[in-house]
Amino acid sequence: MKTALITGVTGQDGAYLAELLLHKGYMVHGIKRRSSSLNTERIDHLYRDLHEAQVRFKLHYGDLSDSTNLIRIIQQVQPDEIYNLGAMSHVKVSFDTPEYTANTDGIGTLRLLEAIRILGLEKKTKIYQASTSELYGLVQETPQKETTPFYPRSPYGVAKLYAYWITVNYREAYGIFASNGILFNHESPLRGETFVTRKITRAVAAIALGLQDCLYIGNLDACRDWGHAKDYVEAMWRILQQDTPDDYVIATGIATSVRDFAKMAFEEVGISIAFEGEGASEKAIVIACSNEAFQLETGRTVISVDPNYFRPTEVDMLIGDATKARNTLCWEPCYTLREMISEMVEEDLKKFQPKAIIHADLVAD
Ligand code: NDP
Ligand code: GDR
Repeated sequence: MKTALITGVTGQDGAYLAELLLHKGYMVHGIKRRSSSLNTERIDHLYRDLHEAQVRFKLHYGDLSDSTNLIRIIQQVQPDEIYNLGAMSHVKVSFDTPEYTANTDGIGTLRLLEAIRILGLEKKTKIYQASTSELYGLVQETPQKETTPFYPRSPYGVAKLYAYWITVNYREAYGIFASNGILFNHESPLRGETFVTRKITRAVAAIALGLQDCLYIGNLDACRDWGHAKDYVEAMWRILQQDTPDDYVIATGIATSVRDFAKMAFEEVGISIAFEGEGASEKAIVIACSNEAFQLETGRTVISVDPNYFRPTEVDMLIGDATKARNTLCWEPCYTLREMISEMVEEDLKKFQPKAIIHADLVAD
């Protein structure tokens, strides 16, 4: 039985990866941070539903800023594979917490690599580094592939640039099986609520159910290559199953604007919207509602731009070329964007439905 250690196990990707590795028969260890309220919602089902998994899934308190803690856990666990998914992963927030972001996302990766060296695990332990399309930032070539030059545009992107190169350096200097997955944006019903896709699908559900009036949002022109997190954790695993370590772009090859994503999400509940105005005064109004369950009058504003969500330096457009992953890893995304949006809206409707019933009762009173 192989043993894996996942940092960031309580996050979107950590949850899907833990599930995938348990299905593959791994013993899975995860590092979670101590928090004042429970933060294991995404992985709780792995304890409750899979009896067998109880003995194959263990959590350890830890933090990427604490090297003694990381060394101790790795010494105990003796992992065959480490997946370094832990990070302060919000690009906009990284402008507010640049030093913390550098420490966790940049030096945190170094701490793991050093732990492998200190413990003499160079020949045993493979490590996957969660690199990102944010490395391309101000893009130098379209679509972006493994050889495209990097130009990060945020403290997050710069911290991840350090992590990318220290991973390459430890591979070359010490012969560690250390690989980067340069993953483009990937989403799911488990996506954090403050990333734009989930913010939109939650708002669509809440607006349709009469729980929210309007969605306030930032740059509608930004374009991203959005895939599904389930497809992307499969790529992570495949990257570590190769004979030699290497770096791979993982992407769908299709870019969509935030504006079009929002249109598609509203279409899922039978609401057609149209955008009017420009820049900070742009808004979206309802032009038709074909679902009788949702009473939205035409002409009503459902999206407004709020410049507070603009970033000091923006990444305008990302689109990936995953030819190398297709050829070497035999990896292809299974989900279409439409399927993913549909799943996300459906799950958010389910989450809000009980609240909508209570809300309706209160209105009736
Ligand atoms: P999430 O934000 O959902 O999860 C991040 C995880 O990291 C959480 O478990 C979080 O814990 C943990 N974490 C944060 N800070 C620390 C710390 N100091 N020490 C230990 N753990 C910490 O991110 P995703 O699952 O979406 O992404 C996974 C990784 O992939 C991240 O490194 C991200 O930067 C990278 N990435 C993500 C992409 C995407 O589109 N999703 C694309 C490319 C790269 P807690 O739950 O307590 O907050
Ligand atoms: P990103 O994802 O920055 O690409 O980083 P995010 O969903 O935050 O933003 C995507 C684009 O949408 C624009 N945008 C908004 N973004 C947020 N969060 N909130 C808004 O209201 C809003 N309005 C418009 C943004 O300006 C941006 O252009 C994600 C993270 O998962 C990173 O960890 C990961 O490395 C990259 O994807 C690939």
